[in-house]
Amino acid sequence: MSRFEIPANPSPLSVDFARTALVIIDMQRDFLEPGGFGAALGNDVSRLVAAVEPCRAILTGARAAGMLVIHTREGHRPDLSDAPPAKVERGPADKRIGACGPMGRILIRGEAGHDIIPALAPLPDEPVIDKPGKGAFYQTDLDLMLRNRGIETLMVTGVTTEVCVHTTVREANDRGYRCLVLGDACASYFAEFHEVGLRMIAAQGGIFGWVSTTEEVLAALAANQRAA
Ligand code: TIU
Repeated sequence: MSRFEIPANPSPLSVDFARTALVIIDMQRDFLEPGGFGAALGNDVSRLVAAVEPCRAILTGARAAGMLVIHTREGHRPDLSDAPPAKVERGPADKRIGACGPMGRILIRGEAGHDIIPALAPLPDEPVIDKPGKGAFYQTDLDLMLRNRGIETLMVTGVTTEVCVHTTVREANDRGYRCLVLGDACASYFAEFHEVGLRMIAAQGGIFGWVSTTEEVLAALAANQRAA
C-alpha cells in the first residue's frame, strides 16, 4: 500500500507515492549564491537559504522511498538562441543573462552558476530538466517523462515561490497533475511574496493545488516505509 493522506491546505490530500514525483525547482547557484542571476537582479540571495535544509530532507526521504526525483534548472544556451530578447534585454548590460560574473556567464548552461547547489546535487539516475523559461513544462520533455511513468501527483519544492515554483504549479494544474507544494521547502527573495504565493495556491478550495510541509510528507513516507 502506498496511498497516504497528507495534511494540507485547504484539505488533506490522498497521495499514492508510487505515482508521485518530487520536483525540485531551480536550486541553482545562480539563484542562491552571491554573484549569480538572483543577485544581478538586485536581490538578497541569503533569503533563499531557508529552503535548502527542507529540500535536502525531502530529497533524502524521496530517494529512500524510491520515488521519482526530478531536478530543474533555468538557463540558456551559450549562443542565447533560446533566450527571448525581451528576457535578456533588461537591466544593465554587465548584469544581464549571458554577461560574465564570478560564477561564469549568468544563467548559461555549463557555467558554474548554472549548477545545482552541492547540497542538492542530482544523482546520475535522476532526470535534470533544463528549461529556458520560468515554468518547467514550457519547451521541455517534463510532461512526457511524467506521463511515461504514470505520475499523477507532483510534490513541488524550490525557488522562487512566486516565480518558477508558481509558474510550474500553474502549468502542472492545467495539465491535470495534483500539486502538493511544500511551503517550507520553497523560498522567495520577498517574504510577503512567499507567504501570499502559498496562499494563492491553496485559496478558493485549492485553485492551483495543496500546500503542506516537509515534516508532514516525511511522516507519511515513514508510515509508508513501515507498511512496506
Ligand atoms: N527572479 C526570481 O525570483 N526567479 C527567477 O528568475 N527564476 C526562478 O524563480 N527560478
